Formats: sequence, structure tokens, C-alpha cells
Amino acid sequence: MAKKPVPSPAADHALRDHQPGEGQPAPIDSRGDGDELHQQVGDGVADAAAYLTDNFGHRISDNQNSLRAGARGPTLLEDFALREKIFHFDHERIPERIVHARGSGAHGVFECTRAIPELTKASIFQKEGASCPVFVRFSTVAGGAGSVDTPRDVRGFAVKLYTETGNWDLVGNNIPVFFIQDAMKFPDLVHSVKMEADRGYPQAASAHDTFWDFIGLMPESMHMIMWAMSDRAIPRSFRMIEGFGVHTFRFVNDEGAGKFVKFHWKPVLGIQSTTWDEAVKIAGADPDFLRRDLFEAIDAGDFPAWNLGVQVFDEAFAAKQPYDVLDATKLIPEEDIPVEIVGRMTLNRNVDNFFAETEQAAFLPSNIIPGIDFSNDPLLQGRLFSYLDTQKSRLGTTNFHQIPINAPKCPFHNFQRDGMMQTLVPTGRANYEPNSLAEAGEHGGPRASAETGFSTYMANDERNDPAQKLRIRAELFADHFTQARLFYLSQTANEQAHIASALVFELSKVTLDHVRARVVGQLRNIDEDLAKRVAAGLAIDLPAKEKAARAAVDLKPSAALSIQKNADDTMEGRKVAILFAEGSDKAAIDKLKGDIESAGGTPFLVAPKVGGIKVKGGTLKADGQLAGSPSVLFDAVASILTEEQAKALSVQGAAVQWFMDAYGHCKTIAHDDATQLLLDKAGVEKDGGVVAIDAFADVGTRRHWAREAKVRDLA
Ligand code: HDE
Repeated sequence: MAKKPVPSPAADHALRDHQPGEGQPAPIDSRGDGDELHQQVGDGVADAAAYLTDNFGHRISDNQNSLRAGARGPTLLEDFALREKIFHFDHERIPERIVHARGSGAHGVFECTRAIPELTKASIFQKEGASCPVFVRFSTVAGGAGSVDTPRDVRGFAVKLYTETGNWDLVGNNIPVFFIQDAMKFPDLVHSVKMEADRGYPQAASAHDTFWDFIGLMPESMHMIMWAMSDRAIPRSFRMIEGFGVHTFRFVNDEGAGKFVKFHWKPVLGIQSTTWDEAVKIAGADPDFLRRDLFEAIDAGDFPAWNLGVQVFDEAFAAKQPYDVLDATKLIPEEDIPVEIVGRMTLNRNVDNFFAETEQAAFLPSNIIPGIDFSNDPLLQGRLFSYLDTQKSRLGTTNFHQIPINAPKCPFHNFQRDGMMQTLVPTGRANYEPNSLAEAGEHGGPRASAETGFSTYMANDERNDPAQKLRIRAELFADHFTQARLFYLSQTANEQAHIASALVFELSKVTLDHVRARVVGQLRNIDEDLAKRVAAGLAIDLPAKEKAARAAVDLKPSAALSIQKNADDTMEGRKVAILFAEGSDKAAIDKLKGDIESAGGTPFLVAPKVGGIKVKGGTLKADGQLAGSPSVLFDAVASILTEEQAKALSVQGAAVQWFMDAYGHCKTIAHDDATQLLLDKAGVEKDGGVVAIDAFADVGTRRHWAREAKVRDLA
């Protein structure tokens, strides 16, 4: 007869640990409110949450030991608890996104701040104050899911608005234009920028041969390249990026009248970027820099917000422009069509579970609501297929819409049935339409409605002959350089130097001479001076100008395209490090902390040791250790030390580097007299941004770009 199994001490202990009221995680409720089956389970089993069970509700007796034939014998196949646990674990990962694999998400709310029924019948824009929940996912494009947050890259800015008339997914980027004009080229673009096919590197970087080979051969990418080489591609925070719908969409009102529209998200905290040297160092110091920044800000109640702006224009305006509004490599200057603010989005809740929400979020540009419609932008048209298709291979089933993060928050019903992982339990026989079954009610179940259903806008485009089926691009798509030039010439001198230097950096990593030369030859079509600077930075002869289908036309520079021209001096949402050590003056530290907080910033105490340091006036804990909190992680730094400590720190690389980098990255350095010794060692010279502690509040966290020429050679 089999012996009664004796629970091992470990199992016994494990069970004890799972008694009610001892911090047991909440039971998993994947079925949402009001689900009958779930209710039954919950109601019928007392203290259900207290017991560890398998996925079918069987209680587990031992979560430490697998079932074996004898204490030293082989493991038995019949151990269903072990097999289920390992089976589930084996399949925990799902394919990462083909592009935009690395991302961070948050929940929030969108509120209409200006009703625009004259422009659109979209439910969310009918009444000032109307609101709906949103989910946003920010991302990089090129790297894998585990890559760093701060490479030079475009940032994805994907918003899912759960409106009462269905989900509206505005799947945009932080740059208003794109690399290519036609969906046909997307796989080529992505193959070229991802890790090279034979060697499997570089990860999350565009600075390599295949990318620049493709770019040099694709002049339509030149406008986007100007943006991607600008500081926009190295943002300081997701909270400080702009978002763009990129494509031209349409608004349609109740009378069926349509206008074109471009969507803009404008960050309330302003746009801010890092410097390249800083971004590279952050990648080492904190690979999760942007993810952490977003999570911590929301956790602390500093909810990031964006105003939603629209540029609305009609066919007559579109027909007069020297570019085609259907071309995603072009923008509409704000000086020509102003951005009108119609709403505000606030992110106010972190996800509870990264996988369930952020990872499983499936955005579909095809998700639009009545009142909004697509344009014939050939890039957008291709996206309408791609995203639905990709969800099937990522999430494995056509029922991905039932995952809570993807499900609409308004009712949805149709006759689609079955499929893998079906979680809904439809009742009755009527699963087709038309039907005349009594159970389906008077109307036979859900029915299409010509009045309230989505109806496609009847565009009358005189510049198009729908009877012709052509593989061709519209005429104005051939101008690849006018807006690239407009962008470059709209930047400050310092921003232009950043673009030229970024090009030199990237092309220095290119090993094929002809690829480098071709890209510089393309730059000559944008601006001769830029091409010369890049050629000089690479130490190559100025190559021949590449052939251009159309030469650039000079447009009036647009200040809205520059970050620095629009920077304001707010300390809101910025992080300031205060370095202290044993003996530092607590009163001075407290005063500075208070000043930072009252200006909307976040102080962060840094010391050689974290646990608790004796200072003048008490004991102080640090938020971060000096070596683990390099100055690249902050917007500005301050230092309150004793002479003795300054001397001790002056031989510590981490301390000297702290000031050297803060200075090199053009940040404000507020310091006391004792710190001067360290500043001298770090080569920090006095200027408008290197100030006494008392002056910090006046100078704030703005960058001191005039200093940059002193600290590095820019191209
Ligand atoms: Fe995407 N893109 N894309 N894209 N894209 C994806 O969809 C694609 C394009 C953008 O946080 C994929 O669910 C094609 C432009 C964002 O989950 C995939 C084309 C813009 C995200 C896909 C484009 C974007 C994606 C990969 C050319 C800016 C991340 C996983 C026709 C307006 C969304 C997925 C998230 C993701 C295809 C061009 C933005 C493969 C074919 C232009 C923000 O379906």
C-alpha cells in the first residue's frame, strides 16, 4: 500500500505563508466586472484567494518539490502541477513587436476643451468637458524589447482613446514626418536600420552601413533625416516630447462635409532633449531612464499632460501648396495653418501589470470613429493592413480585441464567433444575420445602422482619376529637399551644429566609403554649408551633388520647428541633484530643497553613502549613491560640502566626473565655496550657469548652450 505522503518542511512552510491576511496578492480577475462565472467562483469558495491553485482551480499541496518515484528517483510525468507551471513559464514570452519593441505605457484621461461640432461629428469633440479614458504607449523604433531607452531614434507616441463610439487609436510619433512615402518601402527601411543581417549588430542604433546605404539611395528620407539627427531624437523625457499623427486625416461633420486635419500633441512641460554625450552615458547609468522617469512622475502624482491641437484645412488650401498633403514626408508649417487646441490628455495612472497592459496593447491605425476618416496617404493606407495583421502573430489569435487593454469600453456585439482563446460566452442559436429566430428579438440581433454607423467620406479629388490603376507617385511627391532645408534653416546655430555633429557621428560608424559620400552628396541638395561641415567633420572631400528630381525651394523659416526657440524656463517636472557629504549644512540643503519643490521641480539627494550621514544639524539619508547617480540623470546639479569633504572627493573619479559632465552638458551648477576645489579639478569655469547656491532659483534648470563651444568641437 502506498504510504501517505508526508509534506516536506518546506511545503509546510509554504502553505503557512499563504494563509489569509498575510499580504497574499489579490486573486486574478481577468473577466472584468459582472461576469457570472467569475462571481460563482468567488462566491462559492470561502477564502479562495488564500490557496495556491493551478489554472483550473485545483489546490496545490507543495510548491517546492516535484513528484518523484522515491526521494532519489526520477520525476513522474503525472505531476500535473509541475507540468502546468513549467508549460506556462515556457510560453511566457510572446513575439516582441517587429518595430517599436521597446516601450512604456500609462493610463489617463482625455478631455475635450473646445467643442468643434462644425468640423467633426466625432463623439468626443461634441461637448466641452466631455472625456474618455486613454492608454498611451511611448516607444523607440529600432531596438529590441530589452534595449536601452536613450538611443538616437524616433519615439513612438501611440494613443488609444476609449470613446463612447468605439476605440480611436492615434498611432503617431514624436516627429511629424516619416522616412518613406509608400508602405511598399517599410520592410526595406526597417531591415536596413535593424541589426545587420549577417552579424546581428548593432542593437538600437542607426549608425551603421546598411541604414545609411538605404538612406543615401532614398532621397525622400532626407527631411526625416534632418529631424532624426536633431535633438528631437534624444529626448530628456517621454513627458517632454511632442506627438504627431503624421498623416493627413479627415474630419467629417454631421452634414457629411469634410476637411483635412493633422493632429498634434503639445507637452505642457515643454519639449526638452539631452545632448548626445549625455544620452550615451545615460544608456549605461540607467538603461530604463525614460521608463523610470514616466513611472516615477506618475507615481508621485506629477501627471504629465499634453494639449491636443489640430491643423484643419480644405482641398483648396491643399491644392495650392508646393507639396502634397498626402505625402507623409511633408509637414504643414504652423505659420501657414495654426495649431488650434481642442483637448487635453493627462496620464494619471501607471499600469498594474506591464505585460498584461503595455506589452499586450495592440494599436490599430484602422481604429477610427465616425467623424474621423483616413486620407489617401499611401503610407497610411498600408498601415491600415499591417497592424491588424501583426496582432495575429504577436497575440496569437483573432480574439486579441478581448484582452482588457484592447477591448472597447463601450458595448460591442456582432456575429463573429469562436477562434483561439475565445473568452466570451455568447448564448443562443442566432450567430448569423439575417435571421428570424424569436430569441434574437424583434430585430434578429445587432444590425448595421446607416445613421449612426461609420460611413466613409465621399471625397471628390479633382487631381485623381480613380478609373486608373497605377503604381505611381503623385507629382509633388518628387520634391524631397524643400522641407528638409526648411527644417535645417529654422534651427538655432547651436541646433544646426548638433545636426551636423550627429551626421558626422553616424557616418563615422559607416565603413563603406561610397555610402558616406552618397549621403553627403544628398546633403548638398539640402544645404551646401551643412554638407561642407559634415565632409570636414569626416575629413573627406566634398562629394559630387546627388541628382535631385526637384531642387529645394526656399521657404520662410518656421520658428515652431526649433526646440531651443520655444524653450521656456520652467523647472516644472525637472530633477535637481544636491550633492552632500558628512558635515554638510542641513539647513542650507533643506532651504534649497524647498526652493526646488516650490518651483515644481524634484530634488534628489546624492552622497557618497546612502544609509544615513551625519550632517551639521542632524542626520540625512541620500536618495542615491554618488557613483550610481551620475549627473547625466539630472537636469541641474547643486553641491553643499565642507572643505574637508570637497578635498576627499577631489580624488574620486565619480565626483570629478559629476561636475565635468554637468558642465559639459551645459547644465546649471549651483555650488558653495567649499565645492570650488572640485570645480577647479573638473575644469569648470565660471559662467552664467555656474552660480552660487542662492542664485539657483533665478537661473533654474535651463541649459546654457553658449557654453557648448568651450567644451566640445561641434561640426
Ligand atoms: Fe508602424 N508599425 N508602421 N508606423 N508603428 C508597428 O504594429 C508599419 C509608421 C508606429 O506602441 C507595428 O503593433 C508599417 C508610421 C508606432 O504598440 C507594425 C508602416 C508611424 C508603433 C507597424 C508603418 C508609425 C508602430 C509593429 C508603413 C508614425 C508602436 C507592432 C506603412 C505615424 C505601437 C505593431 C505600439 C508599430 C507597421 C509606419 C508609428 C509592424 C507597415 C508612419 C508608434 O504593424
